[in-house]
Amino acid sequence: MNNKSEELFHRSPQNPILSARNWPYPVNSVFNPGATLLPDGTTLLLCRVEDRSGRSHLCAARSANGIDGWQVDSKPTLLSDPENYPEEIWGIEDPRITYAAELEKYVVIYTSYSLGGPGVSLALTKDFREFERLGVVMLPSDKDAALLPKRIDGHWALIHRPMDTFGNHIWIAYSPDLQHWGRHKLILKARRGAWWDANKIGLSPPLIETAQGWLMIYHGVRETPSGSLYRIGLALLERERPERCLRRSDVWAFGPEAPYEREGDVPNVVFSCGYTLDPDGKNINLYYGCADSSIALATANIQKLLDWLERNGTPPEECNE
Ligand code: M1P
Repeated sequence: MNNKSEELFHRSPQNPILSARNWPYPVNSVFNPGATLLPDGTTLLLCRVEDRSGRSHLCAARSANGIDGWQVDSKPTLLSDPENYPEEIWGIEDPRITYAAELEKYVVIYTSYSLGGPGVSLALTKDFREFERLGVVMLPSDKDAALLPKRIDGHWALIHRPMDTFGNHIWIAYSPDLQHWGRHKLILKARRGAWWDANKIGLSPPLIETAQGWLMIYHGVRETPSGSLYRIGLALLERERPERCLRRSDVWAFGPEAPYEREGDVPNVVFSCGYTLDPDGKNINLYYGCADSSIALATANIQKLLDWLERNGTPPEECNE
C-alpha cells in the first residue's frame, strides 16, 4: 500500500501560484478555484475570493501556461446578487466549471450562502464576462456539486453533497433541463470511525471521463481534537450509470504537507474545485485551495491514478460499507 502523495501528484515548484498579493483590489484570501481551458488554450481560473467582510465572490484569472503570468480581472467577475437571488445573501463560493458542448456554454455550479445555509446554484456563461443565473438547483444544506459534461441516457447529471445529521454523503440527481432535478441516488457514503474519509466527504472537481469510467476526485474530512484535516482520494463510477461506484480508495491520494497547505486561515486543507487536461488528455493539472488562503497546482498522470486506485481501492460491493 502506498500513501505517499508525491508519487501520484507533483506540486508545482511555483506554488502557491496565486494569493491575495496578486489581487488588483483589497481581499483577504483567494482559494478553491474552478478551472477550464478557453478555446485559445488560455487557462481560466474562477477563484473564490473572500473579502474583508468575510463574504466571498468569484473572480477570473487567466494565464497562457496555467502556471504564471496571471491576468486577474480588475474587479469581481461574479458578485452575489441578493436583491434578485436572496439565496446569495452571504456570498457565493467554490465554483465548479463544466463545458457543455450541447449548449455551447460553460456551466458554473457554485455554493450560494443563504439564510437557510449553503445551497447549490447554477449559472451559464459563454465568456466568463456575462452570466445567466438559473438560481438554486439543490436546496440547503447542500454543496460540493458539479455537472457532467454530457447527458446520460437523455438527462443531465449533477453530483452533489447534501448535509444532514446522518452524515455528509455524495449523491447524484438527474434533470431534463438543468432546472428540474430528480431520480436522486446516494453514490458514495462517508465512512465511519477512524477512516480518513469518515463522516464527511464531498466531490472535489468535476468528474474526469476515462475509458474505464468516470474518475472522481473527492475530499474526505478527518476531525481531530486540533481541527479538520482535508485530504483527497479517488473513486471510479460506471460510465453509463454514474450512480454505481466501481472502486474507491482506501487511503488518501493527496494531503496537506507543504507549509502553504499546513498554515493559513483554515490549516491543513487541500481543496480542489477544478482541473485542466493536457492536450493529449493524459495528464491532469489539478488546481486547489491551500488552507483556505491561496491557490496551488499539482499535476498527475491519469493512467497512474487509475492504476493506483486499482491497487489501493475497495471493490464495488464494499464501496459503501
Ligand atoms: O475550510 C475547508 C472547506 O470547508 C468547506 O468544505 P466542506 O463543506 O466540503 O467541508 C467549504 O467551505 C470549503 O470552501 C472550504 O475550503
